[in-house]
Amino acid sequence: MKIALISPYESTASVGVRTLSSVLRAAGFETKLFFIPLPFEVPYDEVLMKGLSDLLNDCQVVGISLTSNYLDRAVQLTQWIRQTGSQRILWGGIHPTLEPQECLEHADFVVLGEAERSLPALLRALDGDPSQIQGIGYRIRSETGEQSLVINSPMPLIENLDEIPFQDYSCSDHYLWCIPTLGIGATADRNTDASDCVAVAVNTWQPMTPELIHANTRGDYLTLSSRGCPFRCTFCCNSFLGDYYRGEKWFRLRSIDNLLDEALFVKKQYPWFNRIFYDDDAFMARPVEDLRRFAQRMKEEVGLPFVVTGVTPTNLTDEKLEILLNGGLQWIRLGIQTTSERVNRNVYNRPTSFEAIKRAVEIIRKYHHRMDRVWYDFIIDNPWETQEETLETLRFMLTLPRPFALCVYSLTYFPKTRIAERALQEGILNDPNSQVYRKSYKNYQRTYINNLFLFFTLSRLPRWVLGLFVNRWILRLGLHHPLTACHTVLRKAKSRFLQWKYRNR
Ligand code: B12
Ligand code: SF4
Repeated sequence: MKIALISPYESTASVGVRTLSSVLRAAGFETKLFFIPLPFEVPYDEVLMKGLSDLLNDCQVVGISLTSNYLDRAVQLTQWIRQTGSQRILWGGIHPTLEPQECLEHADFVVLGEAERSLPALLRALDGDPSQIQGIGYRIRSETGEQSLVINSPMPLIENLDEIPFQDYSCSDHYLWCIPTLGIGATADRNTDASDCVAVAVNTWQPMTPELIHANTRGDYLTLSSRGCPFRCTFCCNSFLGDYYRGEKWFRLRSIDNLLDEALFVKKQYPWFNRIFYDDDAFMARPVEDLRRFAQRMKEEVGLPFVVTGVTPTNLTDEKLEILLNGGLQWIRLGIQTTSERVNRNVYNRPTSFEAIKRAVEIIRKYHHRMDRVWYDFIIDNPWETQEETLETLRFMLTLPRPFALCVYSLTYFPKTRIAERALQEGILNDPNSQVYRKSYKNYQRTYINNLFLFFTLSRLPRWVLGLFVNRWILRLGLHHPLTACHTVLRKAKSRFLQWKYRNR
């Protein structure tokens, strides 16, 4: 049986889809992978869809992976496949896990949670009785023709993560929808330059090649060294998943040997990757001794640099950072979200004091010269945060060691998260389509304070000048608008000057 797996994400990294492909191939199934690295807001055109249905001809089953933002795209693909083919359609990923009923309005089956065990079992029983397969949902029709939905109990979690095969980067029977901005997406931390460009016909389906992967990922091999998270922040899906897998150990670590085997495998088999990107929920939550062994062996046996994203202020220590830097760590991403202790504790359920944030930044300051740059996560548009609390966060940003990069997220009420439940109860969330599914996290409210987050990130002005924009006295004088106007005028003048300079070169 041949199963198509479609990854609609901007990043072709797609750990879930690639892992499932390895699992299915090892279990004797054939797989065909499709990557469509378009932003979720962009509807698929006819050329893409027609090309896809031609390529799907030899597949009996189509599996679509989706996060909540990709619901519209998954619906579009499903409707098209139903019109043009006869394949069974399965949906999996975080969104079907959170909202299986909603997804079953479109898909024949959904897989909830980790699919390494449920998916092969489901494929084997596709024409039989699925009632005993844990971790799936489906529709049944009664004798009177009435439809009802069945959601089976969760599949127990994989205790030993080392059992999971490495991701399928073979490129064999993998296809990519080539877009003009192929290099955009992925970890997007470096600017595209000519060396990243690949000569390829755009708006066509092309067999995947190492060059195309490189153009999209910039040579970053994305992986996770753990599954789950010890925390339950209210805006994060872990606040639901911890409950879904109640009674089980949700936060699990791969062994250091397994991480090293993967790094060595990647280095040998896929030499086009030049960095490993650990995009865990909580990489730094590992014990120090583990990190020491990991770093030592990364340096001695692998020699590839790496990046760690899942860092919370509470689990960053001087010792851990130094150990990892000695092993080849290039940069980290620290989740601050807000400097307000009240918001962190009472609204986000993050056990992070302001002292812990300050301490984490002090540690970073000490090692800043040894990192390419440090990324910080912040959340804006929080209706439970006061303006003064947001301003405090901005003032704190001015103290961050430069250069830094920011990921500023507009608070989004992803389904089933605790914060979404609260927003629903309080009438703040009333249209999930516009407020969640079709909302980009970059789509923040254009307020003076929000604009400052962006301005502070991009601006090279001295700190004391930036400080004026958030100075209590100036703000009290109601000078927001003159300051904004002043900034706009300066920006326009700069762009005119650059245009003039370019013309006279
Ligand atoms: C890597 C990552 C990214 C990467 C790449 C994303 C990618 N798709 O490859 C980047 C940096 C681009 C990214 C961006 C964003 N991300 Co992100 N990201 C992750 C992260 C950390 C890891 C994903 C992963 O690879 N997991 C490991 C694999 C093995 O798990 P998995 O993907 O869930 O797949 C398993 C199952 O779901 C299932 N499955 C998956 N696909 C399929 C398909 C079929 C057919 C079947 C049967 C089963 C199946 O089987 C897999 C194996 O068990 C997750 C958190 C997490 N730990 O999962 C967040 C997560 C997916 N991201 C999230 C969010 C919100 C975002 C952003 C909006 C930014 C933000 N606020 O964080 C953006 C925009 C993304 C978008 N518009 O969809 C949320 C999604 C919430 C939601 N309801 O949709 C998550 C869950 C974080 C969270 N804990 O809340 N992200
Ligand atoms: S620490 Fe990060 S991954 Fe863990 S629950 Fe909080 S936001 Fe989610």
